[in-house]
Amino acid sequence: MILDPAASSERALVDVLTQAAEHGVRLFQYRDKTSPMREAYRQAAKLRRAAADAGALFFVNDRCDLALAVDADGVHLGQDDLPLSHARSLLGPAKIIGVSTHRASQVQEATSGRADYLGFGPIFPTRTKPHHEPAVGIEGLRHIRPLTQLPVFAIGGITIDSLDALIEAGADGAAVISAILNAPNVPDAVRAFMARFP
Ligand code: TZP
Ligand code: MG
Repeated sequence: MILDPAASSERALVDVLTQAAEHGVRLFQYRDKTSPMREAYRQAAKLRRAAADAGALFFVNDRCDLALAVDADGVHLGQDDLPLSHARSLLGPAKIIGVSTHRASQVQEATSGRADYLGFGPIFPTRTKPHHEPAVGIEGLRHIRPLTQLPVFAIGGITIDSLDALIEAGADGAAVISAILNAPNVPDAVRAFMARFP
């Protein structure tokens, strides 16, 4: 689950994290494209503690400095962030590094650069990320699946209704913002998602 203050209606991210972890989410990413660094640091530190208390992994999106500052479990890099090799030098061998990919060449590059996992998408168009890359569809996922042995997390417009098809096309997991953050009931939404990942 990706925690993004810009996508959250009224809910405090730390409360959503705690609820979602209680119902089975094992991996959280803090994604904050707008807050000043001091505020992002305070929020990330709070979420980091809550994730550790819940026994879940905690990653920071984009920023290696923030990931190090809060001793996150890892960082998630987009194609415009620090190159993977530089992030690895900064974070060391023990941290988990994921890379966002949108096409076959990026999947191959991140795999040969020894990322720990990949995001792939956007599978569907989504309003959560303005100006996103073109949607790749479920067929896009099927096409890149044989190119990597790394875990692949499908992202972008994912709802409970698309999950079976994504798993059938080879997704190891799903990265979700709005379908959980803005669900009428967070525990119900998380339980529905997690039921597909026994
Ligand atoms: N990267 C590709 S799509 C996306 C990101 C961060 C947004 C995913 O949000 P949602 O609400 O699950 O579509
Ligand atoms: Mg990024």
